Amino acid sequence: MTTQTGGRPQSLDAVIVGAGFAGLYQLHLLRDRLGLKARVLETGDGVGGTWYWNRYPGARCDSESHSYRYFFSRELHESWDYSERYPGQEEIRAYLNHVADTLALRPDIQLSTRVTAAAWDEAARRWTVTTEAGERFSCRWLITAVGCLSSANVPAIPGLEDFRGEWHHTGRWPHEGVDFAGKRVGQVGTGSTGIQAVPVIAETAQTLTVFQRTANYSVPARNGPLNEQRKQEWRDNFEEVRKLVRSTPNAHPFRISTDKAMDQDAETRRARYEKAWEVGGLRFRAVFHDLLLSKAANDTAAEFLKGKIREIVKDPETAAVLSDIDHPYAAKRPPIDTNYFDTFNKDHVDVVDVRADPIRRIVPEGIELESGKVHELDVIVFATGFDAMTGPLLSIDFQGADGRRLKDDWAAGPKTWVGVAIPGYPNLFTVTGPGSPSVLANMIVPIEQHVEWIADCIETMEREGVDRIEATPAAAEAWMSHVNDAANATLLPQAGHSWYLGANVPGKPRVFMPYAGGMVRFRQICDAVAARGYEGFAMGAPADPAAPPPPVLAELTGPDAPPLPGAPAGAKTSLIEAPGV
Ligand code: NA7
Repeated sequence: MTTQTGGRPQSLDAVIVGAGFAGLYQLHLLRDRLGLKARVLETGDGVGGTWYWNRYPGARCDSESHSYRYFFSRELHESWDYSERYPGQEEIRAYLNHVADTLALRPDIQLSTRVTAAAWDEAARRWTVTTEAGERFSCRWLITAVGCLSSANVPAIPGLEDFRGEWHHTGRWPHEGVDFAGKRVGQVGTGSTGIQAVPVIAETAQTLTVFQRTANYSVPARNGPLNEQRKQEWRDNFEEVRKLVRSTPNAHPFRISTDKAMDQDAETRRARYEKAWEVGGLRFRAVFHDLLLSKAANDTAAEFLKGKIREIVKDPETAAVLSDIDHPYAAKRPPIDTNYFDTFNKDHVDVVDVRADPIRRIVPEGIELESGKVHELDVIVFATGFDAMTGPLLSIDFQGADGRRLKDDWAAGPKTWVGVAIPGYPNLFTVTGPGSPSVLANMIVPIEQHVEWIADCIETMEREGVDRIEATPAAAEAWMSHVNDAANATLLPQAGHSWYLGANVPGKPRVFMPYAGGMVRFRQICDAVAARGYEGFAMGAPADPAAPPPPVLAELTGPDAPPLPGAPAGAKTSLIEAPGV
């Protein structure tokens, strides 16, 4: 491979940043369908994206394995079986390696290559992409497939550099693993990651102290090995499973009930919650239609789940700390677990309420709280999440038309048109960018939809000889206002400390970033944008700052919006039920 650190940059048709689910499929479409000269640039030394980096103990997907896979190819679908109800990190990474090999993608993936900057050259109508090593690439189309949760958030707690032990962030876990045997371990953070890690770390650590700032709900995942009959059923029903995940608002392979919690009597409600607790997983969220729409409805689920914590955790003081939850159920990303609460019944596992007694600093021996108490530790695990959605994009210095910079344009929050394009940044596409359903859905479905939409758009531009496409400012303004309205129609903004809002990163603007209007509506809008000749975009010339907002948005989201396509007829009930483990 030629390396150009000076002189002329290497010329390509398209550069794709990131070799996770999005980047691999984008490469396949641009190279194998459109015949473009495309290359993926990837920081890691292997493919996998999120699943390359997140190797912490217990790392596992919350989506069920028959839905967490590509749906664009029947052959790929039939060539791979996951072994458990939820795929584990190693297995997903193996799957993505299998995809890279099957589609012969590796020759066009450049590993160990961090993109640091990208600048638009208006005269040439090309992007110049620069890497950390000083390589430069020139391309007509630039696609970010950088993931929503790839910028690790290590909190700026003073004194970390003085800590005598070792520390790790879950999203940058050492490939050789971490040996906890005989060690006093402290874990900061109780989000989805922390809740997965605690039971596994506790298996070998001498002691485990969990520093909890915000207590969290969790529902048992009920993971286990899949039985052969279930695997066969999914192999045989590719089309049905695909239709199913594309028909639900969160792109999961189960429907949300049309019943409202408050229409049931207390006994019926409780029985429904009990059943969902037994079935396990994110399906709990689908028990009633109004759980994220009505606070009264949500309170019934919240009380049920808090009651479960108090039932499971034997020590009343520990149970009180773990169940003192301050936000509606599922207003933050709802974790699912394997033995999380039960782990606190072990004598060597404890929780410390750092809302009541915050972390003051890290000292050489461990973590010191405001009260002066020091927890002595050998290892600190930061399960402290990510600078979500905007973080990975802003880690690249994007310089758009007229020298504008993305970090300035997004100083008050991100602005995209349908999550995929940014005014002022022509020919740049963001797979699952801010304003797309992304993290509110089973990620694979929005990723495939974006990647296909982007490929179709580039194909159209190439066919029609259009060398420049740019979202209009009015389209992005209108979209972000709609994203905000969609969130405000739910209880989601009521979790004031959630990363959906950017609230977990000090100084980050508080803007609800993912689109809460549902994947089905989103697809309908994106399809209409394309069908109407890429409404909300300027083609062939810079976007007019005075262009009016695209009518498509008001038509598809206003009071006279057409109904959403219904669920596919005839989906087999057995495919929708919880899988056989
Ligand atoms: P999350 O969901 O952002 O959770 C991070 C946790 O770390 C959460 O409990 C935070 O408390 C806590 N945290 C963050 N900073 C601090 C400091 N400074 N002190 C104490 N506690 C802190 O990240 P995850 O990795 O668990 O999950 C991210 C997504 O990955 C997940 O939703 C899935 O989609 C996959 P807070 O709640 O902010 O008070």
